[in-house]
Amino acid sequence: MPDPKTGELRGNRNLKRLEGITQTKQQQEIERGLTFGLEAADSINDRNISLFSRGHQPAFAGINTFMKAPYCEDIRNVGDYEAAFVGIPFDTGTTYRPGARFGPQAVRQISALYDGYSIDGAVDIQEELDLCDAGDIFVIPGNIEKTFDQVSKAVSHIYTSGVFPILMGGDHSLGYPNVRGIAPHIDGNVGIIHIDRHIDMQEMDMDERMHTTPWFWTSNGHENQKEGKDVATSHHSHSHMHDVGLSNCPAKNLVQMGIGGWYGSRPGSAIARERGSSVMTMTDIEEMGIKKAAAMALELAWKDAKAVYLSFDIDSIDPGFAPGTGSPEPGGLMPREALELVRLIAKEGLCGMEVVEVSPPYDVNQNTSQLACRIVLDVLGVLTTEGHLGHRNRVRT
Ligand SMILES: [Mn+2]
Repeated sequence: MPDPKTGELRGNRNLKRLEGITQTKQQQEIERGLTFGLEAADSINDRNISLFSRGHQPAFAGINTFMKAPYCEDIRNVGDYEAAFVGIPFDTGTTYRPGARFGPQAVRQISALYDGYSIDGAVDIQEELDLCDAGDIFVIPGNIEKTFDQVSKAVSHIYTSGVFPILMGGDHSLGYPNVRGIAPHIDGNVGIIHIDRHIDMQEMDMDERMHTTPWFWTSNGHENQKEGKDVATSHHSHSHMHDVGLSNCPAKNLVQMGIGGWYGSRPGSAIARERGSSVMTMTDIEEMGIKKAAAMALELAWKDAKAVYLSFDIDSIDPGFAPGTGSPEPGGLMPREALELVRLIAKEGLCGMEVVEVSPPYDVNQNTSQLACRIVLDVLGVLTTEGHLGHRNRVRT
């Protein structure tokens, strides 16, 4: 909105704010490019261009990490960074279309388009945030439980190194092991804001913990059991299953947004009803509007909680915009609504985030993977401008 006093547009105000940010990393990248990539041919007038592409440009060239951020190959050193993109290329938990195992690579590929500088967000992620690409977790295709153990251990390593985890799936079964990697390290309750067309809260699906089950397990804590609601009974017969869920992610702090459509919700609905998660349908959101819906979600998720985790299923966006997904359901969020929603949620801070269900084999023109990338960028931008992440004060002149 234009400033009520001066009439100056937000864009122009933001340009001024951005002017005060150093361009150190830009310069470092150019120097590194010239050292590693050698000097360009004589006819090239711009001597910042190297012979071999070693930085952001050209966006279509080079070896892609997320945002062409440094690849943290030695994961023992991940603590040198403030945020890490972590690929989890696992789709054994899908029950309809597979393909989400290719999600992390597709998001990395389209992310090369972005340089991290946003006028609308008044933020320069390249300068203000030390981001790395931690590569992918070694998943075990075909074995959900062993993959869960790998994922929780890996996410735990990232989180306990003091690094903000950006977890890129993979299918939504990962919601559980992702949170299991973070919540045990938080001294207090963890709220979960779950944006999805599907409720994903049943105990088992086809006898396994599939992508329809993550929130059953996060909220299957002692609280429910103490109240005599030990609904997790069937797992006792699974010799390979050794845990009963988390104790500090109560359903009262679980907010499920964008729920709707015509399949997959029957078994999960019973659990949501019993445990009392907050279920905001797409119609609820439409009637309230994004701002009010976000405010309500934040209030519920943060109530007596120490931290909030964001789980974003790309199928919450209408498949007209995000067709590349495992279980499409028409009538979801518009891209602009989804981006506004996550920006509002990020304002209060997050302990971690995941984007799941990007299935590139069903994508068109990289639309879906680009939206997944934007969800991450918009969240990172707000976390940075709000001071929850990054080092904004260090780079202001
Ligand atoms: Mn879904």
